[in-house]
Amino acid sequence: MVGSAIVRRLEADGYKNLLLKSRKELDLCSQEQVANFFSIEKPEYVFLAAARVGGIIANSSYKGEFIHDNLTIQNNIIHNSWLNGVKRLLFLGSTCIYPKFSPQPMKEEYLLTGSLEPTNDAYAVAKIAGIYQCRSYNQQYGTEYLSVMPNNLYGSNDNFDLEKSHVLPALIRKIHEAKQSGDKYVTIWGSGNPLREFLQVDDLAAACLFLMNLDDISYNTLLNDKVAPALINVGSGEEISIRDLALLVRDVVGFSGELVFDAEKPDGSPRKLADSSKIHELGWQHSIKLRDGIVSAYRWFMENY
Ligand code: GFB
Repeated sequence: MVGSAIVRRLEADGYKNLLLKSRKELDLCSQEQVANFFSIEKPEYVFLAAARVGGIIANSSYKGEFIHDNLTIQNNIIHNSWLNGVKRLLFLGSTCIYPKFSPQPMKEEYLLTGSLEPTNDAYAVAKIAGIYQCRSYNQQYGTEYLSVMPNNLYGSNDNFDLEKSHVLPALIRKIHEAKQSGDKYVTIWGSGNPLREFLQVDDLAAACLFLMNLDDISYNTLLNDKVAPALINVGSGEEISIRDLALLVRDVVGFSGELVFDAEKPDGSPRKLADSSKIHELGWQHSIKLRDGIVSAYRWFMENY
C-alpha cells in the first residue's frame, strides 16, 4: 500500500528512473538477492516501505514472523544501502514504537521511555531496531538515513483480509458485506473506546517525497536533532474513537444496522496520537480529510476487491 502510493506520487511528479522489483523478482529476505540488486542497480535514493505488517490480531498471532521478516528486510536493505553509497534513505515505521502509555501527543523523543503495547511489541522492537540501525550508520559511517513514523494508514491497495487487516479496511469490508446480506448488526472488535489517528496513504507518500527532497540544511538538522536524531512523525491530527470511526464508515457505506462490540477482542493501545510539529514546522501538512479518504477507500474496495 505504501510503496505503490510512493510510486504513484513519484510518477505524478515526473520521476522516471525508478528501480521497482516485484516480490517474485526480488526477495527482500534474501541477503544474497538484496546484495546483488544493490551492487548491480546502484540506487541513489531508497524508500524502505517494505515490511510484514498487519492489524492487532495479526501482530499478536504471528510475532515470530513479524520480528524475523522485518529485522531481515531492513537489515538487508539498510546495510546494502551503506555498502553501495545510497545518498538518502527513508525508513518507514509506525507510531507503535512509542510506549503504550506515552504522554499524548507523542513526540519523537518519547521513544524508549516506557514499555510497549504487548499486542505489537515484536513488530515495534523490529522497527525500533531499524531506527537505531539508521542512527548508528549515520553516526559511524556518515550516512543520511531518516526514520519516518506514520500513524494508522489506509487507502488504495490496503489489505481487506478480515483476520489480518487493520481496523479501517476491516470496517469497510464488514459493513459493506452486512449491507449486502441485509444483516441487522456488525461486530466490531474491542470496546470501541480506543482512539486512533488516521492518515491517507497518498498524504504519507507526499510527506515522504517532501522529506526526501528537503534541502541539505533542513535534512541534516533532522539527522542531527539533539533529542531525537533522524526520527520524524507524520500524522494528520485526525483522531477518532473506534466507535465513531465505525459510525462514520456505516454512514459512508449506507448501512442502517447496529454496531455490536466484542469485548473478547483486544483494544490495544488506548491512544496513540503523533505529535507532528517537526514536519509541520518544516512546511508539510496533510490534505486528505478522514471522511473524504474513507469515501475514496470504499470506492477502491468496490472497484478492486
Ligand atoms: O488497526 P488495528 O488492527 O491496529 O486496530 P492498532 C485498531 C483498533 O480497532 C483496536 C479495533 O482497538 C481494535 O480492537 N477494531 C475494531 C478492529 N474492529 C476491528 C476489526 O474488525 N479489525 C481490526 N484490525 N481492528 C496496529 C499495530 O495497532 O497499528 C501495528 O498492530 C501498527 O503494529 C498499526 O502499528 C499502525 O492500531 O491497535
